[in-house]
Amino acid sequence: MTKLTIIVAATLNNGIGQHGHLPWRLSKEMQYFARVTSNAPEGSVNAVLMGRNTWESIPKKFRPLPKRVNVVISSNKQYELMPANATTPAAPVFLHSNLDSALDRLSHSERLETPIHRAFVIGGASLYRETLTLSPSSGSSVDRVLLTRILAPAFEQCDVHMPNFLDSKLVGGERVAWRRTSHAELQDWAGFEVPEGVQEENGVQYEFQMWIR
Ligand code: FOL
Repeated sequence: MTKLTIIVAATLNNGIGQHGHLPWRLSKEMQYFARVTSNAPEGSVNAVLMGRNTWESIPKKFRPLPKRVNVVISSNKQYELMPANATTPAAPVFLHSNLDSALDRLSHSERLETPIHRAFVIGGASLYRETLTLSPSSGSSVDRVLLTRILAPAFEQCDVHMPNFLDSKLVGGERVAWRRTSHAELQDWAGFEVPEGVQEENGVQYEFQMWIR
């Protein structure tokens, strides 16, 4: 059973992107993303699962995301993750042509040099949608969402939205309710101190939340 955690920064309207990139620049929020997705016990490593558009949205100097196993999904089997003449990447990166095959890779992480601790789905909208609707009987499901809720401004110019995960109708067959955890639970799970309450950076207000089902 592969448990997946979605990590996302989304507006109240579920906006997540604009013109192929994040609609905001929030360095402390990005540091939180990097820390929570990287934090794993000694001798293990986390995986980050992403669609091809998300891979391309990460600045070249930051990809593959260091200290994490990167798994990119593209239906184009010929897709070139890196230029042919690129130097050896600083972190492992795998290309899979569909979600099932990528999840298979994670559930057989003994094939990797280091065991996988946690698997994060880092976007974008289509991979969020596809993973949220996995039915637990398929062997994998999303049981946790680390949501950074962007409270203001509204960023109405977003052109990519994530599905409203709080809408339980989305789940394959069964009715599943999401509940927001306490801040203490979020910190326990993350394994480090996380700022509580409304944060402000560059005039943007946001809050770190954790939801489970
Ligand atoms: N979740 C949250 N909470 N915030 C995000 O910004 C976010 N972004 C994505 C997915 N989930 C998210 C996808 N987009 C990088 C860039 C874009 C991106 C994800 C990651 C990136 O460059 N990350 C570097 C940090 C670089 C820095 O410190 O500025 C990393 O090492 O993780």
